[in-house]
Amino acid sequence: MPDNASVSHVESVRDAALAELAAADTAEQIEAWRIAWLGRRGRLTQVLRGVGGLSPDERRSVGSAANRVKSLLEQARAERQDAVARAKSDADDFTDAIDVTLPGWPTPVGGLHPTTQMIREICDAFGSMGFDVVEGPEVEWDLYNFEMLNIPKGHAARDMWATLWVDQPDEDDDYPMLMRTQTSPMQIRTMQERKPPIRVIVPGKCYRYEATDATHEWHFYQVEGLAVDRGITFADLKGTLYEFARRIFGEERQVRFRCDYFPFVEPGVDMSISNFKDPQTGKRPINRDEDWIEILGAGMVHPKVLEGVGLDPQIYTGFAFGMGPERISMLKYGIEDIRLFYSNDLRFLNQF
Ligand code: FA5
Repeated sequence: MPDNASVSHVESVRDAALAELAAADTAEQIEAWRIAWLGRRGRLTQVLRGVGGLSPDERRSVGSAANRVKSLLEQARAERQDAVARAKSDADDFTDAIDVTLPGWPTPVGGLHPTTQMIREICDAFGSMGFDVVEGPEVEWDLYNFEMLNIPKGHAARDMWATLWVDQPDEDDDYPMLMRTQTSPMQIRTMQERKPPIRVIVPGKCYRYEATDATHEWHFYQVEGLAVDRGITFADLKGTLYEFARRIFGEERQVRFRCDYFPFVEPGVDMSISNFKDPQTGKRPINRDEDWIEILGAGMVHPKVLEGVGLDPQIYTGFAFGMGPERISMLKYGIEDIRLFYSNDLRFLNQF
């Protein structure tokens, strides 16, 4: 029996063919492999052709072995073809996805909101005058927002702050919850937690149940200030606020104090910044027919408020103020409508 007509020869043909197929990496190489092993003059085809000349026993064993190897090689070829095609398509996707000749996409870089920038500027100004920054809750108890600020239930001054209630206030509910209408409740929380000398500022969000207009939002920020110690006078309040206005607006802008009423201070004032027409251009910083724009309320902490937190008003005095950072930005940058701040219009926001 010629050697190439044995079962072991068929097996060695199979092993050699499979090894060569594994090394074929392209469709062309696989086709060349098919011709070399399974084509008309292919090596396995030669073996199958030789089967006819064998003895009946050998024909059966070698013939069936060669046919098994033929179907095995055909299946192996199909699988290899699939694998090579898949690898090529993945590689094509990858090269299609990355066109290295295109310019890159600019990564959009966010910026700080104008209110955040102003709050930071205000905090820096007071920080350099020795004030600490503290923060408190936006959902507040009536106790802190009104009661301990000398505004008991039924007090007419409650109408100064149109309130968004979280709980419906009723007879049995001693201290209902609300969205704080001002940052002043933090005066109480701070005096309960710290002992004089106290010097803090409190930036934070406030809410009011109000119709909006060019200078009023229903949600806005305030920065509260509180200083309590022995011997603090109204002159300290004025000096601190003048210095603050000078740092934010520069020397040339004028500041006006007027008497005002807030139940938790005595005396109380409000402070406005000049909005005069420029004699040369005829323009105002904010295009409103007003010479002064109010930015804050302030005053000397009321003795009743000090007593409420256990401080003796014969020993300690203090001043407090609450300002609107949006109004300050409006005056500084000539923004005419406060509603621009929270309408999320990038044409406005990108200018800061
Ligand atoms: C108060 O809220 C007092 N808590 C301020 C205060 C603190 C007085 C400490 C005395 C001592 P008023 O409601 O005036 O006061 O608000 C203070 C500032 O917040 C205003 O001057 C204004 O700058 C800003 N503000 C008030 N209401 C609005 C509003 N609806 N939209 C935008 N800013 C506002």
